[in-house]
Amino acid sequence: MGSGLLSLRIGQDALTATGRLGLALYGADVAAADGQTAAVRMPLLPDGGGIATAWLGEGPVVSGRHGQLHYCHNADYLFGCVSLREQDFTPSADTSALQQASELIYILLFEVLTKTGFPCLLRCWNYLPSINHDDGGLERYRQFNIGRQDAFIAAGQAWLDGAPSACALGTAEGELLLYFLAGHVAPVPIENPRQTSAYRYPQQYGPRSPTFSRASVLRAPAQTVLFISGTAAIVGHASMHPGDVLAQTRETLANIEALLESSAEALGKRLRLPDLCLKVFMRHPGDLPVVMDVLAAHGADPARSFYLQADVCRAELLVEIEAFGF
Ligand code: 3EB
Repeated sequence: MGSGLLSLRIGQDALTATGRLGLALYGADVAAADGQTAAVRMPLLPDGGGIATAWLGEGPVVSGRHGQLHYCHNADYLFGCVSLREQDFTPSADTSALQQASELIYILLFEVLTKTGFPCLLRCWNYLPSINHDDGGLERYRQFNIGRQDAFIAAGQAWLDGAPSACALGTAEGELLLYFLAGHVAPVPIENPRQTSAYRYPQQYGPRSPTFSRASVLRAPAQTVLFISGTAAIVGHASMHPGDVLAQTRETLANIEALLESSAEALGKRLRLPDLCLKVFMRHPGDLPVVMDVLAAHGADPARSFYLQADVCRAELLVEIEAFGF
């Protein structure tokens, strides 16, 4: 165990590549042909359409289902995907439908990790509609954080040091969606010296902290993989440069540079921005030229990057970037 290669394929051949563990489609109108495909409904910039990303492994795969969660694994890695309709939950005096759905989605995830014997969560991708909307006195991202943290605690999972790398982005509409990767080898969690760890954010950002690490390094015998979580213009725990997308993009890249530095030891090499696959989210599509200019100036590889319109989890943040390095 732990010897198969994990890789990411972006673009048309993601749809036909062999050894596929899971597929995520991004675009305003994408639809999932089966339960094992995550359809993330966010406009692709600049021209619309959609883009496919596939996580690939080696060797025979086994797929299965646990309630609404679909999964597929080879000997080394498991990909899981689940979406839930908030309308199927009944809010109570102290829990919103979204909080309940968020808790259940992570309960299902941890049950699958136990059932399949892949105990180590590597990376989580969270998508929720209207993430900044305040319904019933608490912003929806903060409701999500309560449900997610409750599920981590109930499962006896680390939600401080050792929490997985993650992102959480807002879609215009649709279901609560989670897809994730798990394995047999615990990744090395990486924090950013420029930022307060998200699991130690003070209460002003919500009653419960988010449960993610700034990055994580997977050290398998055959390869190392760097997962950089969704990264924004946060320094300490404060959002920087409100209203200034240029400065926010530069600050975000400074945070990514800091993560490349702090991950170098675990990774055994110092990756640079041009080495990374980037997924870039911006709140306003009109900011695309500015964001692309900053990325080009820093040497980001356009062949391995794509841009989406999405809401970022604090209303004042205009841009967020996540990355993978191999
Ligand atoms: C931040 O740094 C920006 O809730 O899983 C980034 C990555 C963010 C992951 C999550 C949120 C999450 O706080 C937001």
